[in-house]
Amino acid sequence: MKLLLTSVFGPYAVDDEYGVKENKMELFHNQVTREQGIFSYRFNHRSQGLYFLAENIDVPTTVLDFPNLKRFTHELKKGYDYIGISFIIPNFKKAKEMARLIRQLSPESKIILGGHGVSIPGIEQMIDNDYICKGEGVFYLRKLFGENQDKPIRHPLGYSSFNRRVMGVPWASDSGILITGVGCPNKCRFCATSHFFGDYIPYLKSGKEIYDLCCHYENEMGVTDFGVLDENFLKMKGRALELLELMETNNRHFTFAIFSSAETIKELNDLDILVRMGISFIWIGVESRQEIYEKNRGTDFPSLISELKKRGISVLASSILFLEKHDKKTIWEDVDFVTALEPDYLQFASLGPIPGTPLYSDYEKAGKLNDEIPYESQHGQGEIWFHHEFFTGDESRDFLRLAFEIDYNRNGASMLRAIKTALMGYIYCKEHKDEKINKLASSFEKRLKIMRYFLVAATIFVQNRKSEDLLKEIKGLYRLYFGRPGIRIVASSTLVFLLSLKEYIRCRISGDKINPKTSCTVYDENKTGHAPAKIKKETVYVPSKILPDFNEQAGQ
Ligand code: B12
Ligand code: SF4
Repeated sequence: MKLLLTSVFGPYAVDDEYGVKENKMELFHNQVTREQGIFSYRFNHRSQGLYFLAENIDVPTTVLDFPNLKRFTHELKKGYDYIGISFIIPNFKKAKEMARLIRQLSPESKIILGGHGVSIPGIEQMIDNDYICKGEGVFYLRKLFGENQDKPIRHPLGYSSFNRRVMGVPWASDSGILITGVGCPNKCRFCATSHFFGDYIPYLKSGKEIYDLCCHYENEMGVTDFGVLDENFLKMKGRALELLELMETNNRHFTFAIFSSAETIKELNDLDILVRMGISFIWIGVESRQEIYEKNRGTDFPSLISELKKRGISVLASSILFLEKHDKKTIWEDVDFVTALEPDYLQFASLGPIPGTPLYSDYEKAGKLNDEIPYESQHGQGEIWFHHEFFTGDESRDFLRLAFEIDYNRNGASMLRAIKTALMGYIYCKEHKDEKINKLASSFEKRLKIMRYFLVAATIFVQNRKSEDLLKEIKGLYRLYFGRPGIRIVASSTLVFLLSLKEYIRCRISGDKINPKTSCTVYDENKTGHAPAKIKKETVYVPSKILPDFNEQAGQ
């Protein structure tokens, strides 16, 4: 028996019969630093869910990630018994076309649909299929293939992102991915993921499991920094504290970028715990001051965010626009509130009624949904797909863009904000009396050395007054704590400037699109333990520190 798991086909981020240009395969450049020009962070994420599924079933599986249609149809000729398509709502048309091609070119194959796109009401009749996985996938596939559902979870080893570039400078993939669980018990009214998975489903149940996996990453790949895919990592407080205890007892230090809600951070009572735990980045849903969700009730955000930054923890705050309480005046009060928090990164997203959420059922009942907006445009970074009392679709697109611009002008380039936060963290640890925290200064120092190379290019490409002020402040701190720049720093800074210039010209001439290259990973039946599965044939994702993945980039 053979299974093919595939993501939807490219090219992405183009207006064609299957998609729209706003659906970029990039997180920061599309949803966070999108108005920050050359300062915007560029990187891709592979479709982590598919590799996770492949690793956790015994059936020999091929994962086809980011195919184009030609590559996909070529793969169909290999005669798979089952073909699983993973898609989200904005990729509905792509999934539909892929199912049509399967029926035409590989009629014997059974089609399995999975991913957030299956929450579309009536999907059963809209896309040709034999099975639909609504929610969690590992246990679903194990059941479908008659495998033991209670087998331990095998966590694949992989990089968190690839094709990484900052100001045009390639940045080798050096962070691993940890998928500690899916879903979140908080079930906020608008939240697609928490309702999709029903409840929180932990894959790594204890701090020990996470710790062992981190050690394994370090031993196998030299990776000590991790992106954690878990909607609300600190919600399992005991697990997080156990991880900390093991790190400190065994004197192994790892760093983590996490998503966590304000209430779980406050529950720790002491933000220094986060520093000791190696948390370097937290994504917090600040949402709105006008519609307060349970997770944010009573949170003093100005103090929380500044205390986190003081400790060197970069904060990404996200905020929702076009809530019911927003009119053309109150919306700016929320934009003002969240930009005044001065997070290092700020994501604005429009309120999006997604099937399966209470928000969607309320809007459906009230007849507020706008059926004229096609699925590919229901992505949260363009126009709203419901009728708002005070905003038209076009207005919502413009207000959203303006909110990002306001943040950029008011707070400066996120890259510079993050450098300042890292400097704060260095100083905080260096001056701390607790030895456990004091010794962490060295981990900031390493990062800061590399970040310093970007200051010359940043000074040349600087786009607003706030960024200029930040640069002045940052340069002063560098001089104070690390001395004047030496020859090596000057040489590296020149190189960074040249690469930035090249990127600037590239974006001007051929646009700033980055499409990930197709990759095909074949897993055989010998998948064991935490080790990466044995790979039989072709693969693009060979973990390598020497050959950064950006070389793999290809326009499709
Ligand atoms: C990483 C990520 C991305 C990456 C995607 C990388 C890639 N290769 O696809 C980037 C940053 C590029 C991205 C972009 C976008 N994203 Co996104 N993204 C995520 C994020 C944060 C994590 C996804 C993930 O890996 N989860 C972990 C894995 C384990 O979970 P999973 O993928 O859901 O898979 C599980 C199950 O769903 C199931 N499953 C999945 N596929 C299949 C297939 C089969 C056959 C089976 C049986 C099971 C199965 O099994 C898995 C294990 O349980 C989620 C939010 C979240 N926390 O889930 C949003 C999310 C998926 N993204 C979303 C959106 C809207 C977008 C954008 C449109 C946003 C925008 N405006 O830019 C774009 C679209 C880009 C594009 N062209 O497609 C929405 C989807 C909403 C919906 N209901 O459809 C989500 C849920 C965020 C949200 N809360 O709104 N995204
Ligand atoms: S806390 Fe965050 S992840 Fe959890 S339900 Fe609310 S929005 Fe979703």
